[in-house]
Amino acid sequence: MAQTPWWSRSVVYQIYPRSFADTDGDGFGDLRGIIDHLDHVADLGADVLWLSPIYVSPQDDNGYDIADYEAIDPMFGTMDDFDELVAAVHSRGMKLVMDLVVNHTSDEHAWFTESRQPGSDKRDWYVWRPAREGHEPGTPGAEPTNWGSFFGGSAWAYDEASGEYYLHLFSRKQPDLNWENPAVREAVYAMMNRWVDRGVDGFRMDVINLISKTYPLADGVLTPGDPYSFEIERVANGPRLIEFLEEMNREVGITSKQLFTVGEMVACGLEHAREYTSRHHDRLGMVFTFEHVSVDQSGSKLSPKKLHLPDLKQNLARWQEGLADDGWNSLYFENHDQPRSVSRWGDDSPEHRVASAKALATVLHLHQGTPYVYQGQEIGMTNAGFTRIEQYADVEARGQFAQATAAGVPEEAVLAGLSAMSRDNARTPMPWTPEGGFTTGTPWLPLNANTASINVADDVADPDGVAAHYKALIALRREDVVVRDGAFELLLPDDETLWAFTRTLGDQRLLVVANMSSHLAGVPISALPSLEDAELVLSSVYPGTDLQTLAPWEARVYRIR
Ligand code: TEU
Repeated sequence: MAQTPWWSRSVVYQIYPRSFADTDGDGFGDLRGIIDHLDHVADLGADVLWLSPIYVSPQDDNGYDIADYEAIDPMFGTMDDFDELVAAVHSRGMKLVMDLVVNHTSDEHAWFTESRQPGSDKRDWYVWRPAREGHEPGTPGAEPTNWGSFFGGSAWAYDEASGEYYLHLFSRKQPDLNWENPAVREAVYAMMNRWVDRGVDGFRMDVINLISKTYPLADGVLTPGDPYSFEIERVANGPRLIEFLEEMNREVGITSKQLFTVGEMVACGLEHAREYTSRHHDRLGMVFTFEHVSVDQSGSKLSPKKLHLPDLKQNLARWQEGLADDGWNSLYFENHDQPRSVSRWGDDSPEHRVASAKALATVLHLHQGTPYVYQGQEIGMTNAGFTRIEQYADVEARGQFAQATAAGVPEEAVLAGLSAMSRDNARTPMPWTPEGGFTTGTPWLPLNANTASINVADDVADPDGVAAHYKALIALRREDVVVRDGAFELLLPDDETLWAFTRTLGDQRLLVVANMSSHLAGVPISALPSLEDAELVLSSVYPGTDLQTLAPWEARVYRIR
């Protein structure tokens, strides 16, 4: 693989289409809405657009349950709209990346409806198993293994028609494909090739390290207190994953066509990432790890804990060092599955929201790797502030709420966990104007209550707004090769307030120092490289007068000698 492929110089903007912009008044975002707002993305300086799924789907998991990989769901528009979008993206010199969800399909996919017919030649396209020995099929405890689903409940669903169970690591409407079957792999690669032929420049690959599972499928050791603990090492990073990734790369021409790939990987450690993104093999370009977005959780996302800054910055540093000589980092704090970082790790109070959003952006974008901006992150959107389970639309939130409360966890504790960590926090519609501007109809999920004060129009018009800072950070990445290629070194690793690091390329050095708190912070100048002759390249708030103190959420980037 080329040493510096094009996507190592890119900045990706992720769109969650159903919440981006609605042009037909049905309350759901659509492709026309994306086309109409492409300049907003281009003006930021992002050059890759990643779309969450827009294929035909019953929307049980908001499109991550695909019923036809080769047709656009009418709620988003038509294939003509898609072709127009591709042309509009390319005419701006941008690339289009689609979401590839092939660990599972929808249970309404033709493949599955055929597979569930006993004796069909598609039976082996999914993971079917008889009831546990000695148990009556369909009775409690008869599930083939004791595994839990990510979305609560058992990972097995009983199918009356055939008297067997099928595996679904996510919702029961998302049956896992059987990747051991070469016919499944061939069908997936052929589909990918048709999208590439249509102008798609690459893929974000949903939970791609689950496609190789460890056989035989067997019971695991349950996590105490979690009736359906998810036995992750039995289904993630399995023995044939590298083989499948290399086969996909070959069959789709990922390296030969320099296609963009990022593999979303639960339970993906640094060593896995080095293997999967090695520049000496033709596998994936980069991966999304969940390590850093788990440092403020006590085991489960429903048990959030206060961020201990050294945990976050040391984790990112470990990945910077670990992928410095091989592989490549993706850099993200937000996506459609994560809460809003300004509420989670910043301070979303009116006094500090903008500054903390800019500080978080500064530290992330000055790391080495490919940065991802999730829709709304560029204007400092906050969590939704939901307080009742009825407000949540997410299949994961509802499933985990049902499982936790059934297991005796107090409702208010579960709701507190959801309020902090639920995926719906990231899925409230884009507020284009103080009045909303997302739809003329009823939005599928309410806009944030703070839309009048936090919206694209007002933020983009503000030269000191969050979007202006993202634009400056992205421009800096384009102009300064140290941002892309400089070696990373974390400074003050145990400091619980300051996030400081250098990037070094030859005799060029950048120093980043940020106050990640809502109070004034003293700077231990003696512990930092000399700032003599330092040039202040970028600051997230009005540059402080002296170097000994940083204002709340003040982040500075210096060029140093
Ligand atoms: O997510 C995989 C995944 O594990 C996360 O959703 C996880 O459950 C948690 O929410 C992270 O905190 C991918 C997609 O991004 C997600 O939207 C889908 O629901 C899921 O796969 C199934 O396709």
